[in-house]
Amino acid sequence: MHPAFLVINKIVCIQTEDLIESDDLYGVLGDSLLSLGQFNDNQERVDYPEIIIPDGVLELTLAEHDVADSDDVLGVIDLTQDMDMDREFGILEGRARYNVYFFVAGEPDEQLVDRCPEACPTCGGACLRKNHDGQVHWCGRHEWGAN
Ligand SMILES: [Ca+2]
Ligand SMILES: [Ca+2]
Ligand SMILES: [Zn+2]
Ligand SMILES: [Zn+2]
Repeated sequence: MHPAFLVINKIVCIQTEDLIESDDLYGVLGDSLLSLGQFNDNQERVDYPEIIIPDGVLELTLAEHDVADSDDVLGVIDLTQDMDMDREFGILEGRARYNVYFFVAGEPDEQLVDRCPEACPTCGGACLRKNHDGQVHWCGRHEWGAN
């Protein structure tokens, strides 16, 4: 069994990492970057597509983008833990207080899965959108074309 798909149901920001501005959250999934949106205190987001976990990727790093200094790593989620059940990951890093509600679907190691073969024309990243007949391709940061 290995982690195959990631469903982020909700991200709740209780308190931002940045003191003045809103946070720019993103995820790192192997070579892929996922834009997770901007957050202010007491804000939540639910509008995430279902995500294909690239082969061999076993963890998701959550980070916050800064322009003036280096980005802040807020936490690392082990995707191999508790697959196929609802999970909650709490962030307590510096000022940052978040709850991430998600689900990792596992699949047997021998199973071959249909993965979208498209690569992003902007960054070259793999298409990560699961089940997207008729919807645009999505690399985690950019959208293009229609399937
Ligand atoms: Ca920051
Ligand atoms: Ca920032
Ligand atoms: Zn891209
Ligand atoms: Zn695609």
